[in-house]
Amino acid sequence: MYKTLIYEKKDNIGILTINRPDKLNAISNELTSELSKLLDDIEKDEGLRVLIITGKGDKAFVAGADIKELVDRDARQGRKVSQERQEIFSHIENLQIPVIAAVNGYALGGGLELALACSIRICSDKAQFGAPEVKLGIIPGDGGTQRLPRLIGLGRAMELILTGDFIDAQEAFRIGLVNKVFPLEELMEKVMELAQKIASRPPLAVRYAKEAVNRSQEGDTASGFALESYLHALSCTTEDKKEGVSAFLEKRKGKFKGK
Ligand code: CO8
Repeated sequence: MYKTLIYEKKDNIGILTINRPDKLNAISNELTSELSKLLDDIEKDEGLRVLIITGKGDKAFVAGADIKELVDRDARQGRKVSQERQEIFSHIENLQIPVIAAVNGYALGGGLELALACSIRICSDKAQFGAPEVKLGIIPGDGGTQRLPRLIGLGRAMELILTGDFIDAQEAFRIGLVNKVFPLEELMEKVMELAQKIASRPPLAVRYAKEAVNRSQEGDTASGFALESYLHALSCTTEDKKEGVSAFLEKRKGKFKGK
């Protein structure tokens, strides 16, 4: 039994729902450790053909890392948490079965990074995407600086990560961040159809194809992740991070000093 996740199976398709709707499904430490355990079980389930990941409610897929947990995060913790989450998201990316992100609403920060770790992204017309970390005085730490440019190109990724601006579903479709957009009410049905189609293909061919296609994206990912983690850790030490996080929690605009 999980507190922050719901996991169900429909025939040979797994549906993992991130379940903290009152916090817009933000990724807490508890959620991370539950996700890690669940992924280990999913990995062992030989009958499974496709995994779908979505968010509970109609507002958010995942609105990022839990900002409350950022308040006291220093460099040492920042590095540790970043490495743990990179590992979990890489586990998702490298699961033998394809993973489809059904992005029902906000996919921000760590939520965008979660969607990026999936094999395919399909979203609702209500979805919004963004990497707002910079507005909190930190940088992405769950693989986003490496995966986003690979998917949508360096310039577009740079703009999203440097501005922290959100984009809507149509823009996400236009730049190739998502494959398809559906009305929210139809999203799960359409994602299920895609999952069933893939599940009907020869499982080993699907598995090998996924591995080979993933391999095409590997440059020197390990050092990219290491760099991201160190820089994320460093961003946790700044005064601007303290101010950015407090400003969000106190519902005011942050004042940044570049320190
Ligand atoms: N963390 C914690 N709580 C959150 C988060 C979050 N990321 N997002 C929303 N919430 C909470 C709100 O605080 C609020 O709680 P409460 O009702 O107790 O006040 C509740 O969810 C509802 O949210 P809002 O009232 O803010 O809803 P709105 O519709 O007004 O706004 C937004 C929706 C625009 C999505 C807004 O909630 C928002 O901007 N959220 C934060 C988005 C964000 O900055 N995400 C990035 C977080 S940082 C991150 O992901 C870093 C990842 C890498 C670092 C980790 C490496 C280890």
